[in-house]
Amino acid sequence: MNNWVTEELKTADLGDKRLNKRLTFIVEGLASKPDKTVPQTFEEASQAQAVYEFWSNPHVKPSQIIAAHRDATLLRIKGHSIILVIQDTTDLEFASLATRRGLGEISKQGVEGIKVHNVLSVTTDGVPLGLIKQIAWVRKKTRKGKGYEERKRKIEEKESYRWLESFRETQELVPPEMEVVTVCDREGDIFELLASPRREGAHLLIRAAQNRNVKTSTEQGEIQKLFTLLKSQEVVGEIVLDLQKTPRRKARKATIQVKYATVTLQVPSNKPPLKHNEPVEVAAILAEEINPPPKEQKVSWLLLTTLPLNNVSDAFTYLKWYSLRWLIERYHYVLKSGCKIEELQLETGERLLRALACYSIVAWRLLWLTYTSRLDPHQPATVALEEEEWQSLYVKIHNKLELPREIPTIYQCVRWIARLGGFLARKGDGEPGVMTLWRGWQRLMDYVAMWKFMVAMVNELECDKDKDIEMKKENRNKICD
Ligand SMILES: [Mn+2]
Repeated sequence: MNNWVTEELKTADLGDKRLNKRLTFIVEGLASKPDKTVPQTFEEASQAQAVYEFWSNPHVKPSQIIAAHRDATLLRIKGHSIILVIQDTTDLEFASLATRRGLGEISKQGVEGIKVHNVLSVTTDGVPLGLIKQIAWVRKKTRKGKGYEERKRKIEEKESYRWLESFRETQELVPPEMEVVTVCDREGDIFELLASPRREGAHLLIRAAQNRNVKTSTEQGEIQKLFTLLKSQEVVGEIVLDLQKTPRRKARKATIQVKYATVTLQVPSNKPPLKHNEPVEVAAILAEEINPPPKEQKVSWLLLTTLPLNNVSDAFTYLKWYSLRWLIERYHYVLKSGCKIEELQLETGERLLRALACYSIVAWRLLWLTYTSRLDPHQPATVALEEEEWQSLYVKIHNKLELPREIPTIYQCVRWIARLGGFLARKGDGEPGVMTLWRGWQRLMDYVAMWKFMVAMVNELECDKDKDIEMKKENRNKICD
Protein backbone atom coordinates (compact mmCIF):
# COMPACT_ATOMS: atom_id res chain seq x y z
CA MET A 1 0.00 0.00 0.00
CA ASN A 2 2.96 2.28 0.33
CA ASN A 3 3.68 3.37 -3.21
CA TRP A 4 0.21 4.84 -3.33
CA VAL A 5 1.52 7.64 -1.12
CA THR A 6 3.76 9.07 -3.84
CA GLU A 7 0.82 9.10 -6.23
CA GLU A 8 -1.54 10.52 -3.61
CA LEU A 9 0.77 13.37 -2.69
CA LYS A 10 2.15 14.20 -6.12
CA THR A 11 0.71 17.74 -6.14
CA ALA A 12 2.03 18.50 -2.64
CA ASP A 13 3.51 21.96 -2.52
CA LEU A 14 4.92 22.94 0.84
CA GLY A 15 7.12 25.59 -0.74
CA ASP A 16 10.28 23.47 -0.63
CA LYS A 17 11.07 20.24 -2.48
CA ARG A 18 12.75 18.73 0.57
CA LEU A 19 9.61 19.31 2.64
CA ASN A 20 7.46 17.69 -0.05
CA LYS A 21 9.71 14.63 0.01
CA ARG A 22 9.69 14.53 3.76
CA LEU A 23 5.88 14.57 3.76
CA THR A 24 5.74 11.51 1.49
CA PHE A 25 8.27 9.74 3.67
CA ILE A 26 6.25 10.46 6.83
CA VAL A 27 2.87 9.43 5.42
CA GLU A 28 4.45 6.20 4.08
CA GLY A 29 5.82 5.43 7.51
CA LEU A 30 2.58 6.20 9.31
CA ALA A 31 0.61 4.11 6.81
CA SER A 32 2.76 1.07 7.50
CA LYS A 33 2.31 1.25 11.28
CA PRO A 34 -0.45 3.72 12.00
CA ASP A 35 -1.15 2.68 15.57
CA LYS A 36 2.46 2.69 16.73
CA THR A 37 4.29 5.61 18.27
CA VAL A 38 6.63 7.68 16.14
CA PRO A 39 9.82 6.13 17.62
CA GLN A 40 8.36 2.64 17.04
CA THR A 41 7.52 3.44 13.42
CA PHE A 42 10.67 5.33 12.55
CA GLU A 43 13.23 3.15 14.25
CA GLU A 44 16.30 5.19 13.46
CA ALA A 45 16.57 8.09 15.89
CA SER A 46 17.46 10.52 13.12
CA GLN A 47 14.33 9.59 11.19
CA ALA A 48 12.05 10.02 14.20
CA GLN A 49 13.75 13.36 14.80
CA ALA A 50 13.00 14.38 11.22
CA VAL A 51 9.31 13.62 11.76
CA TYR A 52 9.16 15.76 14.89
CA GLU A 53 10.99 18.57 13.12
CA PHE A 54 8.51 18.45 10.26
CA TRP A 55 5.58 18.63 12.66
CA SER A 56 7.23 21.57 14.45
CA ASN A 57 8.03 23.48 11.26
CA PRO A 58 6.02 26.72 11.13
CA HIS A 59 6.38 26.80 7.32
CA VAL A 60 4.39 23.60 6.98
CA LYS A 61 0.69 24.47 6.73
CA PRO A 62 -1.72 21.63 7.54
CA SER A 63 -4.07 22.93 4.83
CA GLN A 64 -1.32 22.41 2.23
CA ILE A 65 -0.95 18.78 3.29
CA ILE A 66 -4.69 18.23 2.94
CA ALA A 67 -4.69 20.12 -0.39
CA ALA A 68 -2.51 17.42 -2.00
CA HIS A 69 -4.89 14.68 -0.83
CA ARG A 70 -7.85 16.82 -1.99
CA ASP A 71 -6.38 17.03 -5.52
CA ALA A 72 -6.07 13.24 -5.62
CA THR A 73 -9.63 12.96 -4.28
CA LEU A 74 -10.94 15.21 -7.05
CA LEU A 75 -9.32 12.93 -9.65
CA ARG A 76 -11.12 9.96 -8.09
CA ILE A 77 -14.41 11.84 -8.12
CA LYS A 78 -14.23 12.50 -11.87
CA GLY A 79 -16.38 10.21 -13.95
CA HIS A 80 -19.08 9.71 -11.36
CA SER A 81 -22.35 11.40 -12.24
CA ILE A 82 -23.43 11.99 -8.63
CA ILE A 83 -21.26 12.30 -5.57
CA LEU A 84 -22.20 12.63 -1.89
CA VAL A 85 -20.16 15.01 0.21
CA ILE A 86 -20.59 14.39 3.92
CA GLN A 87 -19.73 17.09 6.43
CA ASP A 88 -19.26 16.39 10.13
CA THR A 89 -17.38 17.71 13.13
CA THR A 90 -15.53 15.67 15.71
CA ASP A 91 -13.58 16.54 18.85
CA LEU A 92 -10.08 15.28 19.44
CA GLU A 93 -9.36 15.07 23.12
CA PHE A 94 -5.85 15.33 24.51
CA ALA A 95 -4.60 14.61 27.98
CA SER A 96 -3.16 17.73 29.53
CA LEU A 97 0.59 17.48 29.75
CA ALA A 98 2.44 19.89 31.98
CA THR A 99 4.33 21.16 28.95
CA ARG A 100 1.46 21.16 26.50
CA ARG A 101 0.01 24.41 25.19
CA GLY A 102 -2.12 25.72 22.38
CA LEU A 103 -5.25 23.62 22.90
CA GLY A 104 -8.81 24.83 23.45
CA GLU A 105 -12.23 23.90 24.78
CA ILE A 106 -14.17 21.11 23.13
CA SER A 107 -17.73 19.88 23.68
CA LYS A 108 -16.85 17.79 26.72
CA GLN A 109 -16.50 20.01 29.78
CA GLY A 110 -13.16 20.42 31.45
CA VAL A 111 -11.25 18.72 28.63
CA GLU A 112 -8.94 20.35 26.12
CA GLY A 113 -8.49 19.48 22.53
CA ILE A 114 -8.93 20.29 18.87
CA LYS A 115 -12.13 20.55 16.85
CA VAL A 116 -12.04 18.99 13.38
CA HIS A 117 -14.60 19.53 10.62
CA ASN A 118 -14.20 17.02 7.80
CA VAL A 119 -15.73 17.09 4.35
CA LEU A 120 -15.63 13.55 2.96
CA SER A 121 -16.68 12.56 -0.54
CA VAL A 122 -18.42 9.22 -0.97
CA THR A 123 -19.93 7.45 -3.99
CA THR A 124 -23.67 6.76 -3.90
CA ASP A 125 -22.88 3.09 -3.26
CA GLY A 126 -20.69 3.89 -0.28
CA VAL A 127 -17.02 4.02 -1.33
CA PRO A 128 -15.20 6.85 0.46
CA LEU A 129 -13.12 8.72 -2.12
CA GLY A 130 -11.32 11.11 0.21
CA LEU A 131 -11.46 14.51 1.87
CA ILE A 132 -12.39 17.62 -0.06
CA LYS A 133 -11.59 19.83 2.87
CA GLN A 134 -10.61 19.74 6.51
CA ILE A 135 -10.97 22.60 8.95
CA ALA A 136 -9.22 21.99 12.25
CA TRP A 137 -9.14 24.67 14.88
CA VAL A 138 -8.43 25.41 18.48
CA ARG A 139 -11.09 27.41 20.30
CA LYS A 140 -9.94 30.63 21.82
CA LYS A 141 -10.10 30.60 25.59
CA THR A 142 -12.44 33.59 25.60
CA ARG A 143 -15.15 33.09 23.06
CA LYS A 144 -17.23 36.09 22.20
CA GLY A 145 -20.47 34.95 23.71
CA LYS A 146 -22.64 32.00 24.52
CA GLY A 147 -26.35 31.34 24.42
CA TYR A 148 -28.46 34.23 23.19
CA GLU A 149 -25.51 36.52 22.48
CA GLU A 150 -23.89 33.85 20.33
CA ARG A 151 -27.12 33.20 18.44
CA LYS A 152 -27.61 36.86 17.56
CA ARG A 153 -24.23 37.20 15.86
CA LYS A 154 -23.81 37.18 12.11
CA ILE A 155 -23.15 33.73 10.68
CA GLU A 156 -19.76 34.78 9.26
CA GLU A 157 -18.52 35.40 12.78
CA LYS A 158 -19.71 32.11 14.18
CA GLU A 159 -18.04 28.71 14.38
CA SER A 160 -20.99 27.29 12.47
CA TYR A 161 -19.82 29.22 9.40
CA ARG A 162 -17.61 26.19 8.62
CA TRP A 163 -20.66 24.35 7.23
CA LEU A 164 -21.41 27.16 4.76
CA GLU A 165 -17.81 27.69 3.79
CA SER A 166 -17.38 23.97 3.12
CA PHE A 167 -20.59 23.89 1.08
CA ARG A 168 -19.44 26.83 -1.04
CA GLU A 169 -16.01 25.28 -1.65
CA THR A 170 -17.50 21.89 -2.45
CA GLN A 171 -19.55 23.47 -5.23
CA GLU A 172 -16.48 25.16 -6.65
CA LEU A 173 -14.27 22.07 -6.50
CA VAL A 174 -16.59 19.36 -7.83
CA PRO A 175 -16.72 19.59 -11.65
CA PRO A 176 -19.79 21.60 -12.77
CA GLU A 177 -21.24 18.79 -14.89
CA MET A 178 -21.53 16.58 -11.79
CA GLU A 179 -24.33 16.51 -9.27
CA VAL A 180 -23.09 16.93 -5.74
CA VAL A 181 -25.20 16.36 -2.63
CA THR A 182 -23.93 17.72 0.68
CA VAL A 183 -25.11 15.55 3.58
CA CYS A 184 -25.18 16.86 7.18
CA ASP A 185 -26.48 15.67 10.52
CA ARG A 186 -28.58 17.79 12.88
CA GLU A 187 -25.71 20.14 13.61
CA GLY A 188 -25.93 21.26 9.99
CA ASP A 189 -29.56 22.37 10.33
CA ILE A 190 -28.64 26.03 9.89
CA PHE A 191 -31.03 28.39 8.12
CA GLU A 192 -28.24 30.25 6.33
CA LEU A 193 -26.92 26.93 4.98
CA LEU A 194 -30.33 25.95 3.63
CA ALA A 195 -30.61 29.42 2.12
CA SER A 196 -27.07 29.37 0.63
CA PRO A 197 -26.59 30.06 -3.06
CA ARG A 198 -26.39 26.81 -5.00
CA ARG A 199 -25.00 26.12 -8.42
CA GLU A 200 -26.99 23.91 -10.77
CA GLY A 201 -26.76 20.31 -9.62
CA ALA A 202 -25.59 21.20 -6.09
CA HIS A 203 -27.93 20.09 -3.32
CA LEU A 204 -28.31 19.76 0.42
CA LEU A 205 -29.61 16.80 2.42
CA ILE A 206 -29.75 17.72 6.11
CA ARG A 207 -31.33 16.12 9.14
CA ALA A 208 -33.61 18.66 10.83
CA ALA A 209 -32.99 19.63 14.43
CA GLN A 210 -35.17 22.72 14.70
CA ASN A 211 -38.93 22.61 14.78
CA ARG A 212 -39.08 25.50 12.32
CA ASN A 213 -42.03 27.56 11.25
CA VAL A 214 -43.14 26.42 7.81
CA LYS A 215 -45.83 27.05 5.27
CA THR A 216 -47.16 24.61 2.69
CA SER A 217 -48.35 25.55 -0.74
CA THR A 218 -51.81 24.02 -0.17
CA GLU A 219 -52.65 25.83 3.04
CA GLN A 220 -51.43 29.23 2.03
CA GLY A 221 -50.66 31.70 4.70
CA GLU A 222 -51.04 29.36 7.61
CA ILE A 223 -47.84 28.91 9.59
CA GLN A 224 -47.27 25.49 11.08
CA LYS A 225 -44.52 23.66 12.94
CA LEU A 226 -42.30 21.45 10.76
CA PHE A 227 -42.46 18.27 12.83
CA THR A 228 -46.21 18.51 13.49
CA LEU A 229 -46.91 19.05 9.82
CA LEU A 230 -44.83 16.03 8.72
CA LYS A 231 -46.36 13.75 11.35
CA SER A 232 -49.84 14.62 10.07
CA GLN A 233 -48.98 13.43 6.54
CA GLU A 234 -50.00 10.03 5.24
CA VAL A 235 -47.56 7.13 5.04
CA VAL A 236 -46.54 6.79 1.39
CA GLY A 237 -44.31 3.73 1.59
CA GLU A 238 -42.05 1.41 3.53
CA ILE A 239 -38.39 0.69 3.03
CA VAL A 240 -35.89 -1.62 4.71
CA LEU A 241 -32.58 0.09 5.47
CA ASP A 242 -29.33 -1.57 6.51
CA LEU A 243 -28.19 0.18 9.65
CA GLN A 244 -24.50 -0.20 10.33
CA LYS A 245 -22.89 -0.82 13.67
CA THR A 246 -22.06 2.29 15.71
CA PRO A 247 -20.76 2.66 19.27
CA ARG A 248 -24.42 3.07 20.29
CA ARG A 249 -26.12 0.30 18.33
CA LYS A 250 -25.62 -3.09 16.73
CA ALA A 251 -26.03 -3.48 12.99
CA ARG A 252 -29.63 -4.26 12.02
CA LYS A 253 -32.19 -4.06 9.27
CA ALA A 254 -34.78 -1.41 10.03
CA THR A 255 -38.23 -1.25 8.45
CA ILE A 256 -39.01 2.38 7.94
CA GLN A 257 -42.27 4.17 7.15
CA VAL A 258 -41.97 7.23 4.99
CA LYS A 259 -43.97 10.45 4.80
CA TYR A 260 -43.10 13.59 2.91
CA ALA A 261 -44.21 17.12 2.08
CA THR A 262 -42.95 20.24 0.33
CA VAL A 263 -42.54 23.07 2.82
CA THR A 264 -41.39 26.67 2.83
CA LEU A 265 -39.08 27.37 5.74
CA GLN A 266 -39.71 30.77 7.29
CA VAL A 267 -36.83 33.06 8.19
CA PRO A 268 -36.09 32.58 11.91
CA SER A 269 -37.03 35.68 13.86
CA ASN A 270 -33.66 36.01 15.60
CA LYS A 271 -31.75 36.49 12.33
CA PRO A 272 -30.18 39.81 11.55
CA PRO A 273 -31.89 41.34 8.51
CA LEU A 274 -29.90 40.18 5.47
CA LYS A 275 -30.63 40.40 1.79
CA HIS A 276 -30.63 36.67 1.14
CA ASN A 277 -32.66 35.85 4.23
CA GLU A 278 -35.84 34.87 2.47
CA PRO A 279 -38.10 31.88 3.00
CA VAL A 280 -36.70 28.71 1.39
CA GLU A 281 -38.70 25.96 -0.24
CA VAL A 282 -37.44 22.43 0.47
CA ALA A 283 -38.75 18.90 0.53
CA ALA A 284 -39.12 17.31 3.96
CA ILE A 285 -39.03 13.54 4.52
CA LEU A 286 -40.06 11.89 7.76
CA ALA A 287 -38.65 8.38 8.23
CA GLU A 288 -39.81 6.40 11.25
CA GLU A 289 -38.88 2.85 12.11
CA ILE A 290 -41.67 0.46 12.91
CA ASN A 291 -41.18 -2.31 15.48
CA PRO A 292 -37.59 -1.54 16.51
CA PRO A 293 -35.98 -4.29 18.62
CA PRO A 294 -36.58 -3.87 22.37
CA LYS A 295 -34.16 -1.49 24.11
CA GLU A 296 -32.92 -0.11 20.79
CA GLN A 297 -33.58 3.49 19.92
CA LYS A 298 -35.93 3.63 16.96
CA VAL A 299 -34.84 5.43 13.83
CA SER A 300 -36.67 8.72 13.49
CA TRP A 301 -35.21 11.08 10.93
CA LEU A 302 -36.69 14.22 9.54
CA LEU A 303 -34.66 15.19 6.51
CA LEU A 304 -34.72 18.48 4.64
CA THR A 305 -33.53 18.52 1.06
CA THR A 306 -33.26 20.82 -1.91
CA LEU A 307 -33.29 17.74 -4.20
CA PRO A 308 -36.37 17.28 -6.37
CA LEU A 309 -38.84 14.99 -4.65
CA ASN A 310 -41.52 13.81 -7.03
CA ASN A 311 -42.44 10.38 -5.78
CA VAL A 312 -41.80 7.84 -3.05
CA SER A 313 -38.85 6.28 -4.84
CA ASP A 314 -37.06 9.66 -4.74
CA ALA A 315 -37.66 9.69 -0.98
CA PHE A 316 -36.21 6.16 -0.69
CA THR A 317 -33.10 7.17 -2.65
CA TYR A 318 -32.45 10.16 -0.41
CA LEU A 319 -32.93 8.06 2.73
CA LYS A 320 -30.34 5.58 1.46
CA TRP A 321 -27.95 8.42 0.78
CA TYR A 322 -28.49 9.83 4.24
CA SER A 323 -27.80 6.40 5.75
CA LEU A 324 -24.31 6.58 4.16
CA ARG A 325 -23.51 9.52 6.45
CA TRP A 326 -22.43 6.82 8.83
CA LEU A 327 -19.18 6.50 6.84
CA ILE A 328 -17.85 9.77 8.26
CA GLU A 329 -18.45 8.45 11.77
CA ARG A 330 -16.37 5.43 10.73
CA TYR A 331 -13.72 7.77 9.44
CA HIS A 332 -13.49 9.59 12.74
CA TYR A 333 -13.38 6.28 14.54
CA VAL A 334 -10.41 5.13 12.43
CA LEU A 335 -8.63 8.39 13.05
CA LYS A 336 -9.05 8.03 16.82
CA SER A 337 -8.96 4.29 17.50
CA GLY A 338 -6.88 3.18 14.54
CA CYS A 339 -4.34 5.98 14.34
CA LYS A 340 -4.51 6.70 18.08
CA ILE A 341 -4.11 10.35 17.28
CA GLU A 342 -5.28 11.36 20.75
CA GLU A 343 -2.27 9.59 22.21
CA LEU A 344 0.30 11.70 20.39
CA GLN A 345 2.67 13.25 22.89
CA LEU A 346 3.26 16.43 20.93
CA GLU A 347 3.59 19.60 22.93
CA THR A 348 1.64 22.20 21.03
CA GLY A 349 -1.69 22.45 19.27
CA GLU A 350 0.12 23.59 16.12
CA ARG A 351 2.19 20.39 15.98
CA LEU A 352 -0.88 18.26 16.58
CA LEU A 353 -2.63 19.97 13.66
CA ARG A 354 0.22 19.03 11.29
CA ALA A 355 0.24 15.46 12.57
CA LEU A 356 -3.54 15.32 12.18
CA ALA A 357 -3.28 16.31 8.51
CA CYS A 358 -0.80 13.45 7.89
CA TYR A 359 -2.86 10.86 9.77
CA SER A 360 -6.07 12.00 8.04
CA ILE A 361 -4.71 10.70 4.72
CA VAL A 362 -3.72 7.36 6.26
CA ALA A 363 -7.15 6.92 7.90
CA TRP A 364 -8.93 7.61 4.61
CA ARG A 365 -6.85 4.99 2.81
CA LEU A 366 -7.80 2.26 5.23
CA LEU A 367 -11.47 3.16 5.07
CA TRP A 368 -11.28 3.15 1.27
CA LEU A 369 -9.62 -0.27 1.21
CA THR A 370 -12.35 -1.72 3.45
CA TYR A 371 -15.26 -0.54 1.32
CA THR A 372 -13.84 -0.70 -2.17
CA SER A 373 -13.15 -4.41 -1.71
CA ARG A 374 -16.78 -5.00 -0.77
CA LEU A 375 -18.29 -3.04 -3.61
CA ASP A 376 -15.96 -3.99 -6.43
CA PRO A 377 -14.92 -7.47 -5.29
CA HIS A 378 -13.67 -8.86 -8.61
CA GLN A 379 -10.89 -6.37 -9.22
CA PRO A 380 -7.36 -7.78 -9.00
CA ALA A 381 -5.59 -7.20 -5.69
CA THR A 382 -3.13 -4.89 -7.42
CA VAL A 383 -5.72 -2.06 -7.45
CA ALA A 384 -4.87 -1.58 -3.79
CA LEU A 385 -1.89 -3.76 -2.91
CA GLU A 386 1.73 -3.75 -4.02
CA GLU A 387 3.15 -6.95 -5.47
CA GLU A 388 5.12 -7.81 -2.35
CA GLU A 389 2.04 -7.16 -0.23
CA TRP A 390 -0.31 -9.61 -1.92
CA GLN A 391 2.48 -12.13 -2.49
CA SER A 392 3.62 -12.26 1.12
CA LEU A 393 -0.03 -12.37 2.19
CA TYR A 394 -0.68 -15.32 -0.11
CA VAL A 395 2.36 -17.21 1.10
CA LYS A 396 1.53 -16.60 4.74
CA ILE A 397 -2.13 -17.67 4.43
CA HIS A 398 -1.37 -20.81 2.38
CA ASN A 399 1.77 -21.71 4.24
CA LYS A 400 3.71 -22.55 1.08
CA LEU A 401 6.12 -20.71 -1.14
CA GLU A 402 4.22 -21.23 -4.38
CA LEU A 403 2.46 -18.22 -5.87
CA PRO A 404 -0.83 -18.52 -7.80
CA ARG A 405 -0.87 -18.13 -11.60
CA GLU A 406 -3.47 -15.41 -11.41
CA ILE A 407 -3.47 -12.40 -9.12
CA PRO A 408 -6.11 -12.98 -6.42
CA THR A 409 -9.06 -10.58 -6.22
CA ILE A 410 -9.05 -7.61 -3.91
CA TYR A 411 -12.05 -9.07 -2.07
CA GLN A 412 -10.18 -12.30 -1.34
CA CYS A 413 -7.05 -10.45 -0.22
CA VAL A 414 -8.95 -8.17 2.11
CA ARG A 415 -10.56 -11.20 3.75
CA TRP A 416 -7.10 -12.76 4.17
CA ILE A 417 -5.77 -9.56 5.73
CA ALA A 418 -8.76 -9.57 8.06
CA ARG A 419 -7.91 -13.18 9.01
CA LEU A 420 -4.51 -11.99 10.15
CA GLY A 421 -6.46 -9.51 12.28
CA GLY A 422 -8.56 -12.21 13.93
CA PHE A 423 -11.49 -12.42 11.50
CA LEU A 424 -12.81 -15.98 11.49
CA ALA A 425 -14.64 -15.81 8.15
CA ARG A 426 -17.36 -18.19 9.30
CA LYS A 427 -20.75 -18.24 7.66
CA GLY A 428 -22.72 -15.44 9.23
CA ASP A 429 -19.66 -13.39 10.17
CA GLY A 430 -20.48 -10.96 7.39
CA GLU A 431 -17.81 -8.65 6.11
CA PRO A 432 -14.74 -7.77 8.17
CA GLY A 433 -14.84 -4.35 9.77
CA VAL A 434 -12.28 -1.64 9.44
CA MET A 435 -10.63 -2.31 12.82
CA THR A 436 -10.10 -6.02 12.20
CA LEU A 437 -8.62 -5.11 8.88
CA TRP A 438 -6.41 -2.58 10.55
CA ARG A 439 -5.01 -5.17 12.98
CA GLY A 440 -4.42 -7.56 10.09
CA TRP A 441 -2.70 -4.82 8.16
CA GLN A 442 -0.18 -4.28 10.95
CA ARG A 443 0.77 -7.95 10.91
CA LEU A 444 0.94 -8.04 7.14
CA MET A 445 3.42 -5.14 7.19
CA ASP A 446 5.78 -7.27 9.29
CA TYR A 447 5.49 -10.17 6.83
CA VAL A 448 6.08 -7.80 3.94
CA ALA A 449 9.30 -6.56 5.55
CA MET A 450 10.45 -10.17 6.01
CA TRP A 451 9.38 -11.07 2.45
CA LYS A 452 11.35 -8.17 0.95
CA PHE A 453 14.36 -9.20 2.99
CA MET A 454 14.11 -12.77 1.73
CA VAL A 455 13.65 -11.70 -1.87
CA ALA A 456 16.72 -9.49 -1.58
CA MET A 457 18.70 -12.38 -0.09
CA VAL A 458 17.66 -14.78 -2.85
CA ASN A 459 18.65 -12.20 -5.46
CA GLU A 460 22.00 -11.79 -3.86
CA LEU A 461 22.57 -15.55 -3.80
CA GLU A 462 21.65 -15.76 -7.49
CA CYS A 463 24.03 -12.93 -8.15
CA ASP A 464 26.81 -14.70 -6.23
CA LYS A 465 26.13 -17.85 -8.23
CA ASP A 466 26.45 -15.90 -11.47
CA LYS A 467 29.68 -14.37 -10.26
CA ASP A 468 30.94 -17.81 -9.34
CA ILE A 469 30.24 -19.10 -12.81
CA GLU A 470 31.91 -16.05 -14.33
CA MET A 471 34.96 -16.58 -12.19
CA LYS A 472 35.20 -20.27 -13.02
CA LYS A 473 34.95 -19.41 -16.71
CA GLU A 474 37.67 -16.84 -16.35
CA ASN A 475 39.88 -19.29 -14.49
CA ARG A 476 39.33 -21.90 -17.14
CA ASN A 477 40.24 -19.35 -19.83
CA LYS A 478 43.39 -18.49 -17.92
CA ILE A 479 44.38 -22.12 -17.70
CA CYS A 480 43.76 -22.52 -21.41
CA ASP A 481 45.93 -19.52 -22.09
MN1 LIG B 1 -22.00 15.30 13.95
